[in-house]
Amino acid sequence: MLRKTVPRSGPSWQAPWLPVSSGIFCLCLTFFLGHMGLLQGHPQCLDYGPPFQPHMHLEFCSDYEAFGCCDQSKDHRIAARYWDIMDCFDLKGHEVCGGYIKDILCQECSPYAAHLYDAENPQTPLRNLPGLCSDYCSAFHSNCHSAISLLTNDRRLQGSQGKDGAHFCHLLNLPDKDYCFPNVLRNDHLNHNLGVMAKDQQGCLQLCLTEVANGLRNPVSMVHAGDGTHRFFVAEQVGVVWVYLPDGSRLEQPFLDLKSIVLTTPWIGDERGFLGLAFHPKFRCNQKFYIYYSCLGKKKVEKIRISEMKVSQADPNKADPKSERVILEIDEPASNHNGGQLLFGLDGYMYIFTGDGGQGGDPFGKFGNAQNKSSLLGKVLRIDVNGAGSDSKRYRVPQDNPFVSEPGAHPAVYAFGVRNMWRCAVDRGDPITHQGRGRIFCGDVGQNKFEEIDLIVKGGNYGWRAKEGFECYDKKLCHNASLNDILPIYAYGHAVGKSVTGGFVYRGCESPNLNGLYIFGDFMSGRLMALQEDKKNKKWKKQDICLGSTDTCAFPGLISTYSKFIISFAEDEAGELYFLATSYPSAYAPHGSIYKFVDPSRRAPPGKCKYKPVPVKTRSKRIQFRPIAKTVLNLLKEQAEKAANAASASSPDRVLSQKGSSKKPASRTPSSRKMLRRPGTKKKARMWSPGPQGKRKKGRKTHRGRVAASAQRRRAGRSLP
Ligand SMILES: [Ca+2]
Ligand SMILES: [Ca+2]
Repeated sequence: MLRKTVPRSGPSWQAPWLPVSSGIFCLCLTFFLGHMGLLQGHPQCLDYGPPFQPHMHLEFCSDYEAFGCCDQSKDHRIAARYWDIMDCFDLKGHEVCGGYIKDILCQECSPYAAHLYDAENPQTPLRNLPGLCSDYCSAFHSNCHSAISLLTNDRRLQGSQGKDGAHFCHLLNLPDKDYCFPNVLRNDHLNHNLGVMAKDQQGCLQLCLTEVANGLRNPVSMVHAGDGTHRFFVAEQVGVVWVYLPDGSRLEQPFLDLKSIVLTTPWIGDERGFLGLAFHPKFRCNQKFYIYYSCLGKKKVEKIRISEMKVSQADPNKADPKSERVILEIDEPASNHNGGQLLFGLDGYMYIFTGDGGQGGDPFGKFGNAQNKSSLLGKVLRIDVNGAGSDSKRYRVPQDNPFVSEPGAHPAVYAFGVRNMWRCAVDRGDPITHQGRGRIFCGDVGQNKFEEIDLIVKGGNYGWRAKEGFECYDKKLCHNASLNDILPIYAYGHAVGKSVTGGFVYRGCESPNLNGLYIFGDFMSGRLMALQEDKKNKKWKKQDICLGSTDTCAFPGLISTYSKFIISFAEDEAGELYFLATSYPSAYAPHGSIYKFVDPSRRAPPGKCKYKPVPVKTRSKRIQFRPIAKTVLNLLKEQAEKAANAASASSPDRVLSQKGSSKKPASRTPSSRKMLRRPGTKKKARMWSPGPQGKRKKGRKTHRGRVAASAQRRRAGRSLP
């Protein structure tokens, strides 16, 4: 009849948040956090993940159906346990004690479950009953003390069964009265905004990150192949593309290495290099992908080249180096503003985002390149890569391109008036309503004053160089009645940032609060921002995104710091959102990392976001991921250890007890490797990998001379892109 009460362990509780089933692990975390007094104000489940909205109706613990820590199967288990216990009661017992027993058992479903079962003091046994407020506890004890031995196998609690309630209730007391049951339900502060994204006092959205990759040289793009393998392909500006597997490891051999053709330099802010990568929408069938890079043509003319390539028949994780088919080349009149985005729209056509050519103020020709529809610079181009044109072109122009019949206009132009769109993305649409599906969002980098986010429409004139953001840049062109331009959905001034990096609309599964938020950033200031559409007036409202609260991000594997220079955003095959950043933005510097966004306020219900990657044969060695960023929990642990050491140093009397309390859990903490697993990882840990540095050594050597020389030549960094 007596069952083991296991509120904090057991494989059935195994959430992705805690890949290792470990009561000790929990104990240690609780100790460190409890020690720091940081557990408060932080909804958290017993598996240390954020609470969630159950996928299905909870029949038993229905108080926690809207938001909490139980899914339907957990609810069923609790109900079964309840009925087992109630078997021991007669009718009157049912009447008097049924409610108490249900309440107590259901606390595992509370969004504050981690606090209710708190084990702050490692000297005492783990709580296996929730913290009860004294009035409630006394009432329970006086009416139903015979139930105690049925609810717990804790000897001390069982021992207090027959005694007066004071001892029992003392054992179940929580230091913070707001958090005991049932006060925790009544506290407005704890219950309003439950499950809603946390904000700081300035209204800044509180998100956290996991580190996914590091050691990359200016990672400019991360894309997936849409083939069900859930691999992601990360391109470095120098021209090397790496394959990452769903277990977090990286293949030692690159997917593609075009270092010898790609034109770039180590100058900070050099905008030339390997800039874009996109897989064919039918990649699964045709193995084709597309690349966008800077190179030198005849007579050393700088140009951008867009090519098609195929994957090697011998190895699905390698490009066939002989397969390159050049689709388009455009001469670049200056080294900056080279665009670089490639993507496929829902229409199956390839969209190419070029820059205005460079220098400042779009000086080329009568009125610049961007407003000149005969030039391919400063444009969004749309082409059909699935056929050759009639005029020896390596692509076909879709018949419904907007300017096909306009004399003098290049037929590939889809939209114009673009300065240097840096990162564009297609919205997958709301997972249920599909609202927003197919929209293309871009960040267009500004000249002197404004950075903007645009929604790309067919035939649209995005204003440059007549306008920068909402304001006139070239007054004469700006006041031309035929300008008919499309304004940005959002623009910000240079006090906020000086080079926008376009992002993605979040449509993933793991962080449901983020659905519909367009998340982007600024390369120069390192700011992360989000836009949300007001569906009534179609206006976009900006919210800042903040990281860095150790309180909010105190979950296993989460970090709250990142490298400042935000180069690009990315979406994995499942729709989760990432960004690519570096601490030193030189194309040769191996200081780039990839981070994944995590909402600490609410996760998806367990089991909802599972997917099974299509297995892919690998020939190359797998290099395990080794994180370099410190997790929030590790930082807290260090602080706690410091505080404990300081305390033992200052108080000789306490040395013994401190030793007992601080060292014991520390020595029992699982290796930091285990702790550092990111929440999204289903099974295998992401472990140490030298990152691409290992391969890089050789390349760096050969480049060293060039690097030093060019660095000297051009110390002055330019603001990029
Ligand atoms: Ca250029
Ligand atoms: Ca514009």
